[in-house]
Amino acid sequence: MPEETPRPETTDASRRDFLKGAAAAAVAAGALGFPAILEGAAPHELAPLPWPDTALEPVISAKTLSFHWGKHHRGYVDALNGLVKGGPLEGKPLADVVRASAADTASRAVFNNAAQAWNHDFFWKSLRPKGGAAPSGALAERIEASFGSLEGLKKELVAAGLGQFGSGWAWLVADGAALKVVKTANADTPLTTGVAPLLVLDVWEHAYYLDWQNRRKDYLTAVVDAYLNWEFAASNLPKKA
Ligand code: MN3
Repeated sequence: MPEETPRPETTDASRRDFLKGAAAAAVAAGALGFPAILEGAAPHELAPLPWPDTALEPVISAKTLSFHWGKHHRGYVDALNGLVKGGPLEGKPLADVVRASAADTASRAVFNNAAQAWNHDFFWKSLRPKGGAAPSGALAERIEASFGSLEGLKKELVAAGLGQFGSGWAWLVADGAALKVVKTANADTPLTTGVAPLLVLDVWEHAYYLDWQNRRKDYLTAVVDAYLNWEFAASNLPKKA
């Protein structure tokens, strides 16, 4: 076998032509007054992870991510698309689906899958490879005011994650001017409670069991120590508190 197999020149070009054709067909359909299927009712999509799947090793392995993102998260997105198809929530932004279904006990399956899809999107963004910047500016000031120090906040996050019996989430939220640590069970999310989520930790067993088995505290401590994305937290701070 030659060392380098040249890529067939036609592959990318034909894909481009196909995409151009599909886009043209969509425009044509719109112009003809067909329902804008490609716009209005676009299914929810599984966003790619914001870093390579080995970026958080050894704390969160590529193997864990292959299941957690590739199977669990994808499963919530796929289930949600099936559940909302043809109904009034089809094509609505994910956060709107979470809020709309939260109040309606008949929509529990929609809420569970929508909230899990939203929570996981938020979780991946809450993480970043080791070595990033510590909290600064307004976020650092508010952490100090609410928890005494960054160490104080980290301790509360670990305690909340450890204290969540069974499956759930541990969150840093902004409640007015104050920052708080809260925990939620199963798919529940502070998105529906009027506070602003800043960061989240997944404490479902599927988040850590392959890497840490039953040692939830060690998983939480390792993540909280060095893998939290404080820039993402700062970007979620409400402008006026
Ligand atoms: Mn999870």
